[in-house]
Amino acid sequence: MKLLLVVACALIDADNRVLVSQRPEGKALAGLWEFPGGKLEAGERPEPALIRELHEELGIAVKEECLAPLTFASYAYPDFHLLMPLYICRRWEGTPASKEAQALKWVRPGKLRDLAMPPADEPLIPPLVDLLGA
Ligand code: 9L3
Ligand code: MG
Repeated sequence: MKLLLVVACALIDADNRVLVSQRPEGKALAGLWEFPGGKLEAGERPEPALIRELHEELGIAVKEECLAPLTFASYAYPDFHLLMPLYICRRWEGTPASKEAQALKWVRPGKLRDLAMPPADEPLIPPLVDLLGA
């Protein structure tokens, strides 16, 4: 089965809230709330891929030293297996803004389980609650 490597990030603000992004209409899993991120390009390392995705999707600049790996998700879709490390980031330049017509919101970690998220993202919630509190 095809293996798809995707990187995702929990951006954490000064109140310990986390940014989630709603997948736009027309994309797979439209309407679900996810941690921002995306696929690695050929030959790309995970951290530069995540920095590129965060810039493309949110218009922010993140330094590699500000990304810390927290955990990773593994989920088997019918046609591919998704492997997705989750990084955390507390420092960036700029203000996250919607660059791809996606809705954004900041939520308390304990409220993440109330959102409809892709199945790969759901197991990432408990480690975030452990780290940040509810
Ligand atoms: N995906 C799941 N959760 C996430 C992200 C960023 C991505 N937090 C899944 C959705 C797609 C695949 O990874 O099946 C590729 O993502 P995209 O390139 O369509 O954003
Ligand atoms: Mg994406």
